[in-house]
Amino acid sequence: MPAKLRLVALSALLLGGFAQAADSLTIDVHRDANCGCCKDWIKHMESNGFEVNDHVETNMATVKQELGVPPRLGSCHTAVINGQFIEGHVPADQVIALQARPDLLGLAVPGMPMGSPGMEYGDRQDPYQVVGLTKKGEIEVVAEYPGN
Ligand SMILES: [Cu+2]
Repeated sequence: MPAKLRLVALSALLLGGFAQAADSLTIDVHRDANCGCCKDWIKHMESNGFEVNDHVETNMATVKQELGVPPRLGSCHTAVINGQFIEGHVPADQVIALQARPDLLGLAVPGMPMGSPGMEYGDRQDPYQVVGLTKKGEIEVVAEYPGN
């Protein structure tokens, strides 16, 4: 390869790498217009350094289906980051940790447990799990809250 071409290829590679790093904290959130706890979860993500692209949807069931969220893992909003889904009130640090797990299709906090981010009602705290969906369709517990 001529030196000049090689340089172009190298800078394309570097730029690609930088773009990816900058993208990693940008998250797309799909939610229903009337969902209040979804907006509170968006605030939680933003206060943890995420840039949120907010998408108001008319049919969340279709969105979840298209994004590959199994109905048994369903919650309110569905987010996507780097091709992986985030279903429901998943804590921001788990979304960051997911970036080291490309083997998972996504993460979910099924239902809407009290005390999860965006679901704060006074001191109420339901125990809940953050689960990952493997490419084989298996569910793996990745974290439990409240932590010890
Ligand atoms: Cu919710």
